[in-house]
Amino acid sequence: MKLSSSVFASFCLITELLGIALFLRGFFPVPIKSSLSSKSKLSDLPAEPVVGSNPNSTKVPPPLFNRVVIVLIDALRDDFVFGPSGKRFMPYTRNLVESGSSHSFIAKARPPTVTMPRIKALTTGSIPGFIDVVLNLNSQALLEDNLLWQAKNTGKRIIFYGDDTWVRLFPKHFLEYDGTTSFFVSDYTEVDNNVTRHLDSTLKRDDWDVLILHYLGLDHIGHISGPHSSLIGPKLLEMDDVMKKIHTSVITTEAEGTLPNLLVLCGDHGMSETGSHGGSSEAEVNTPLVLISPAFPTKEDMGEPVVVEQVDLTPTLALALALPISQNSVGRLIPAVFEKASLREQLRYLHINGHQLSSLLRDSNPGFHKEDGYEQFQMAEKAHGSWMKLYVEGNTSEVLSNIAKKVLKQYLEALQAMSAALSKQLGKYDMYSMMVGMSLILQEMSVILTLSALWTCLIHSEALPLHGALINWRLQPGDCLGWYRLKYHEIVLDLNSTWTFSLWLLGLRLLLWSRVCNYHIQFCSQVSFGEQWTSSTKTSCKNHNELYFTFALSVIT
Ligand SMILES: *[C@@H]1O[C@H](CO)[C@@H](O)[C@H](O)[C@H]1NC(C)=O
Ligand SMILES: *[C@@H]1O[C@H](CO)[C@@H](O)[C@H](O)[C@H]1NC(C)=O
Ligand SMILES: *[C@@H]1O[C@H](CO)[C@@H](O)[C@H](O)[C@H]1NC(C)=O
Ligand SMILES: CC(=O)N[C@H]1CO[C@H](CO)[C@@H](O)[C@@H]1O
Repeated sequence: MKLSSSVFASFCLITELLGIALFLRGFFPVPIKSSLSSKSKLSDLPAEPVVGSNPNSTKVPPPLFNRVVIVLIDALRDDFVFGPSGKRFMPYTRNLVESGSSHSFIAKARPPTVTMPRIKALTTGSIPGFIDVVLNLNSQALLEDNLLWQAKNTGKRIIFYGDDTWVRLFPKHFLEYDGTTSFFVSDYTEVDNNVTRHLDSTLKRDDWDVLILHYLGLDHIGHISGPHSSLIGPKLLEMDDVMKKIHTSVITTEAEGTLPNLLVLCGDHGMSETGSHGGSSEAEVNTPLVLISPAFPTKEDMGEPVVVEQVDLTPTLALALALPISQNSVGRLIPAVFEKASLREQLRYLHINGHQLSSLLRDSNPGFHKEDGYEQFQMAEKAHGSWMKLYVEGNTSEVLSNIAKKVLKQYLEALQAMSAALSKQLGKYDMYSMMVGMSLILQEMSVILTLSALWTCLIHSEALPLHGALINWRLQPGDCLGWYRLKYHEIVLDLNSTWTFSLWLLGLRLLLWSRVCNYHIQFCSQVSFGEQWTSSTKTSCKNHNELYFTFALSVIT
C-alpha cells in the first residue's frame, strides 16, 4: 500500500489532537450547570411551604442591607487580619473584628488559587475548573448567572475600582469603573493609589448601591519579596486606613429610616510562605472574611473565626439583598448574618437556598435521589410546611419556636450535605475519556515509532543513532530487520526486530505517563477537592503549586 507522506502526517496530527482533546476533557471536570438556560428569576422562586392552605407568598424576605461596600485585597491571608500581623498593622480593622458589630470567618478558597477563577467563584458561587487557570490571562465576559448581573438587573448601581480583570469579566455591569492593570508586578503603589484616589468623592455620593474595590498591591509585594517582607506592614497599614475611611463614612453614619449598610473585607486567595499562590497549601487557601454592619450584635471577644467556604458569600449576599441566588452556586448561606431576622424569615432564607441547591443537584447528578442531602431537604421542607400551618393559625407558644429551631437545624444539615455533594462532583475526573484519549495518543505514537524505525533502518541506516539520542541510549544497528543493541552505560539490551524496539520505546513512554498521571490524579482529587485533608497530603503538596502546569505540559509534549 502506498500512502502519501502528507496524508499520513495529517492523519497522525489529527489523531494526536483528538487524543489530547479527549484527555483534557476528562481531566478538567465538567462544570456543574443548571438545566435552565437563562438566569435565576425572582418569579421562579418556590412558594413558602404551608401545609393545607394555599400559600400566597413567593417573595424573598425584604433586604437586610441598604448599601454594600466590598473591599477585596488580593492575596490577603487570614493571619494578616486575625494573626499577630493583623494586631500590629491593621489595628482599626482588628478592633472591629474583636469588639465591633461584625462577624469574622476564615473563607476557604478552592484551588486553583489564582485571581480570575476566584473572582468567578465569588460572583457565581460555583467552583471554576482548572481550565480557568489557562484562561486566567485572557478573561472574557462572564455569561454565567452571577451576583453582579442579578444586582444590576434589579436596578442596583454598582461602582468598581481595582483590578481590571473585573472590568473584562463584567463589561456592562458598572455604573462607573476604573480598572488598574495587574501586569506590572513591580508596581505596588500606583495600583492601589489608583483605587484609593476615588474613595473620598465616591463615599460622599449617594448615587450608588454597591461599591467594589480590588486592591492589588499586597499581592504584588508577595510576588516581589514574600509574606515576611518589610513592605507588608506599611501596605497593611494603608489598607487599614482604607477600612477606617469607609467604616466611618458609610457604616457608622447612617441616615434615619434606611436599612443598615454592610462592609465586607475579603481576600481572593492567600499567599504561600514564598509569596506565590495557585496551589492548595493552607496559607494560600485561607482568606479572612469580615462582615461589618450595625445590623450585627456587638462582639464581646473575637473567639476563633468560623470556617466557611469562599463561595458561601454568594448566596449570603444575594439573600441579604433580596436577590435570587445564582443558578450554579454551590454555596450555602452563612446563618450568622440572618440571626436577627424573624424565625419565619430565617426558615424562608434556608428554604430558598435549599431549593436552589437541590435543583442544581437534580440537574447535575442522575443519582440525586440517593444523596442524603436531597432527602434531608425534602423532609425539612415538609416540616417547614407544618410549622407554617401552626404559624398561620396564630399559634405563638414556645412549642412553635422550638419546632422552628428543629427545622432550622434540619435545613442547615441538608444544605451542608447538598453543597458537599456538589463540590465533590466538581472534583470528579472522567476516567473513561482520559483513558480513550491516552490510548489514542499512545497507539498513534506506536505507529509513528514503528514506521520511523522501519524507515530509519531500511532507508537511512546512518540516521539510526539519532533515534537513540532522543532517549539518551546509544544504538548500534545490527542486521536491520534483525536486532538492535541498545547500550546505556554498562547496560546492554538486545532487541530483536523493529517491533520489539518500538514496543520498548512505547513502554518507556507509558511508564512516564502513568507515573505523571497517577501522581496528579491523586494529588488533585485528594487535595483540591476531596474532603479528606490528611496531614501527609498536606505536607506533600506544600511545594507542588506548579504541578498543574507541569501536568498540562506533560500532556502536550
Ligand atoms: C396570605 O394572605 C393573607 C391575607 O393577605 C394573610 O392573612 C395570610 O397570613 C397570608 N398567608 C401566608 C402564608 O403568608
Ligand atoms: C493609574 O491611573 C493613571 C491615570 O489614569 C494611568 O495612566 C495608569 O496607567 C494607572 N495605573 C495602573 C497601574 O493602572
Ligand atoms: C400551638 O401548637 C402546639 C402544638 O401543635 C399545641 O400543643 C398548642 O396547644 C398550640 N397553642 C395554641 C395557642 O394554639
Ligand atoms: C537477544 C536475542 O534474542 N538476539 C537474537 C536476535 O536475532 C539474531 C538473529 O536474527 C540472533 O543472532 C540474536 O541472538
